[in-house]
Amino acid sequence: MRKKRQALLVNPWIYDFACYDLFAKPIGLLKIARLLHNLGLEIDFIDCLDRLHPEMLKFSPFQNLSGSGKYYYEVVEKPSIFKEIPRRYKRYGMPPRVFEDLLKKIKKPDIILVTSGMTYWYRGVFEIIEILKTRYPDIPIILGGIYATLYYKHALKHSGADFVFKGGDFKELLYLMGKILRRDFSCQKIDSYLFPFYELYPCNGYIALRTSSGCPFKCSYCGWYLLEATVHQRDPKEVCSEILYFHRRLKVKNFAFYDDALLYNPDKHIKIILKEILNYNVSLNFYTPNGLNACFLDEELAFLFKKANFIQPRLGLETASSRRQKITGGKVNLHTITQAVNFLKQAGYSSSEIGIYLLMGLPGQSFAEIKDSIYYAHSLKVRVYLEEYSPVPGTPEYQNAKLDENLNPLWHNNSVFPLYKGNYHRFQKLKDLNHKLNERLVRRRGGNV
Ligand code: B12
Ligand code: SF4
Repeated sequence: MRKKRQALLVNPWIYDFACYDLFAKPIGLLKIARLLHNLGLEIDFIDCLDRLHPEMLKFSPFQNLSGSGKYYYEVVEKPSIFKEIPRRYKRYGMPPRVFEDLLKKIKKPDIILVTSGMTYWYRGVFEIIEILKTRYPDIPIILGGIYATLYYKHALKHSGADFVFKGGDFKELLYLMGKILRRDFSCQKIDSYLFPFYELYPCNGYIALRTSSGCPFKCSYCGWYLLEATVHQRDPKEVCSEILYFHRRLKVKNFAFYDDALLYNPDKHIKIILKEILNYNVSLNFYTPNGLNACFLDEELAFLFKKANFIQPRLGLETASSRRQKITGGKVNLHTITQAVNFLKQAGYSSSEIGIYLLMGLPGQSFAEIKDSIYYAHSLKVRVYLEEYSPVPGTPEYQNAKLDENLNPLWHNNSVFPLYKGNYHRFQKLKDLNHKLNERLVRRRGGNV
């Protein structure tokens, strides 16, 4: 019998100033794991960001087992370009020694696949590749994921991977793998949608899922269309089966939707998914860490959210300036956001349960505009999440920012980008203001205003 081919799949650790596991799972890599498993390969999988891995629980034993939570971290020396920044730089996730110990326990792979997240997390990716190359010098490594796609040339030049894979075309990936492993995968049928292979985790606190790819909008600061050019919504029944499958198989109650466009085409998509789920006698929690699009939220949908147990729904406003709303893509306006908040309140959500995302630090955005946006969002009596702008290469806003062509992607980090222009303290003041207004909201009758 032919020996089964062994594939090792790795999600690297992260270097950042701040990082929190807000339902972050490497869905792309987990889909690839399922694909390769279906094709008969043996899979080894190491997620260096798995907070619930038995080896990680030894470091931080008091983990919140149910959902999002804090990563274990170690403070490291800052890269020299960040010397002036008054914050600690950390490596989040598995310490390298634990990763190397795990490698000792697995069979030698025939092929290695490494994923990558944000462009400014590339340092962790490079370190993982270096460790793997030292241990398995003759084994080909393919690097893919968001950084590899958005910053392809950088990854090609600096990552140390043997192959850098741009995008998410699995047929192309199988063609490449076929060449490397000297096997013909070309006749293989790829399932229209592969459930991410969450069974590979020793313990699952939550499941992150996508019900669609692409986005019907094209906001000037967002790189979504560079990653997924066409909009496709999955069959609602299939999404429902995925949720029920993981609930029954892995006993998971918490589900996080990754889609920004989750509410697009609501009558034919999200409403059907939720009505279908409500037909089953299951008690689940749903989370939307990405901002939802207010223009698709109507009264019926708000009630369905409440009934299906959507926890703390968050809406994307980004700015209260009507002018900037228009020039950045027109996905939302003040009327739609106010209406959406009202629908959620009528459905039974309290003020502090509803969240609005704002963006600060967009090129050309004045401090006065951000301040007005903070006051406007708080006037709706909701919790406001003030996010720092992170420049995404290839987007119109990246061009507007007039960044040096060879800017080190470490500067894309939303925690430091405002500093790039030397405005750290002014941004900090706005964050403090927002924090104070959020505290005030919670103090008022426990948020039930
Ligand atoms: C879910 C999500 C989040 C979640 C979870 C993030 C996380 N850490 O995982 C939350 C809400 C927390 C979040 C927050 C932020 N996010 Co976000 N987020 C996303 C989103 C919507 C989906 C990512 C994802 O999992 N996709 C699903 C899978 C299917 O795609 P994938 O992993 O890329 O995999 C595909 C391919 O790449 C390939 N592939 C993947 N791995 C591998 C490996 C190999 C070997 C191969 C061959 C192929 C391959 O296969 C897949 C096939 O489709 C993306 C947009 C997008 N469309 O991807 C933005 C995105 C990644 N986020 C972005 C940004 C800017 C942010 C924030 C900074 C926003 C802010 N200003 O606060 C914060 C940062 C928070 C943090 N520090 O993590 C940017 C990244 C920009 C950058 N410079 O890299 C993106 C691209 C969106 C955008 N605005 O343009 N985000
Ligand atoms: S609606 Fe959201 S996902 Fe779509 S382009 Fe705008 S910011 Fe990106």
